[in-house]
Amino acid sequence: MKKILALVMVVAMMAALAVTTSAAEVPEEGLIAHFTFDDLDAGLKGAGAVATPVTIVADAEPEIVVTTDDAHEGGAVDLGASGQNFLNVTKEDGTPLLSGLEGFTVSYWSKNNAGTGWNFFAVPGDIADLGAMGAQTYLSERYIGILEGASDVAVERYNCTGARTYTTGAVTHDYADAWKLITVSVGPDSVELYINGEWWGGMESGLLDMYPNHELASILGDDSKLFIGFANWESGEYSTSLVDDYVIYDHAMTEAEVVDLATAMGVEGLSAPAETEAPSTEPTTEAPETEPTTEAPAGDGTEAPEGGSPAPAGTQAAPAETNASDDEGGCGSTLGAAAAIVALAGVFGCAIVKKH
Ligand SMILES: [Ca+2]
Repeated sequence: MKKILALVMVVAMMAALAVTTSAAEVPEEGLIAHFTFDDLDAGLKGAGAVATPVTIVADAEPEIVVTTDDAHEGGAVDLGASGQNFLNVTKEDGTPLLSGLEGFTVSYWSKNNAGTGWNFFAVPGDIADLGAMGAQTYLSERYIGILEGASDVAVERYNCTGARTYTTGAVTHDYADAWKLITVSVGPDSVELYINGEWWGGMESGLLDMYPNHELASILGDDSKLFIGFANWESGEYSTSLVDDYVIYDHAMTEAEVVDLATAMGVEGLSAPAETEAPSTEPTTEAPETEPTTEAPAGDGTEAPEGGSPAPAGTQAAPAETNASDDEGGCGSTLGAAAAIVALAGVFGCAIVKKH
């Protein structure tokens, strides 16, 4: 009997070991944060960064929920169940992770079936006093954020002075309530969104021509904060998402690098992107387009790129009202349909420039 019990324990230990050692082995060059979210200790630190549970609710102890019931791998952070708690990401010594960078890439698995998912939010200011840090003000927004709805995602790079500036708009996808890999490459002059390793929207270049005050340093300053599951809109907006295996790199990845990363993160069936022309060593003489694109390509963002996996039956076409939890101009609050992209492109000068 003892032997059987011991064997059971060994098997259990091996199973536990298998879970804790199965984290994705991602490329290490430039990796500055890696959170497996497998547990509340080791799962919240990695690659020189830590994700510290915090809350702005007075007299409340921060409590982040990690679940193994529904994770991409091992355990995942359940931001919906975490309520008004979120993660504050810094270097291990507590200093800002993103300040001083000219670009970065963030990639994570997420699953969202409703509501608002602020799964990345970089902002200047002091977390010790979010009031002084300044709640975001409509048309004076200043942050870089990724906002997920059930079946859409928007990347916003704002340093607004009277008008909305750069956003991808709400780019729709077919992964409502399904795990998907979000990857956003932010360069000095670009913002590119990938889902499951495939390019989904953004601008390859020319962003600073449209919005000259949008260098990362101008937006984030030298004391930036990075939150997972929180944005300082109004009294605070949070996330309803499950999030897993979160990595950040210190540079804007190319498409080929994103494909490699996505493969390492567990996306199957990707092939290297078609060879593009070698980068020119001469400066581009062609003037970049300075006018915001006002025509949203028909179906842009609404059709899955080639090879995109369909969502499970019955989960497509999530109702647009699931995105309408925002109020009074929280970024992305009015987004949620392709029609909204068209409207925003015309009204606010948003642009989605596809490169394919
Ligand atoms: Ca995990």
